[in-house]
Amino acid sequence: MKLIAKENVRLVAASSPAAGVVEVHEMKMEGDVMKMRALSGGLELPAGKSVELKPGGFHVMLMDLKAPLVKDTSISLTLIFKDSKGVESRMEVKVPVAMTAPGGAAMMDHSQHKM
Ligand SMILES: [Cu+2]
Repeated sequence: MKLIAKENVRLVAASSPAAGVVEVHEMKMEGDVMKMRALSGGLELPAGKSVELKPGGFHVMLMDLKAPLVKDTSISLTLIFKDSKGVESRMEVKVPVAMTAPGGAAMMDHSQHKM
């Protein structure tokens, strides 16, 4: 999923009816180990610049799933942004479920993480 903002905003949160908790995460190699952490300050989206959510980088993590995600279906996700003045805006997106090996999808079930 690629996000291009019209003005400088931050992706501060997300929610989905399919999951109890949705967080924006970052994955980084630290030495030989892939580390994942929640972005506490949100994800910066500079105006006009494409920021990609993808495996091994920034991703949206679904936790506390209400039901197992089914491949080839899609879930709806609400992305919550804040601009430089702190004004909140929301965007609804449909995200296809691509069940793959851990690390293989930008959208992952947290239980797949072995870390
Ligand atoms: Cu994650």
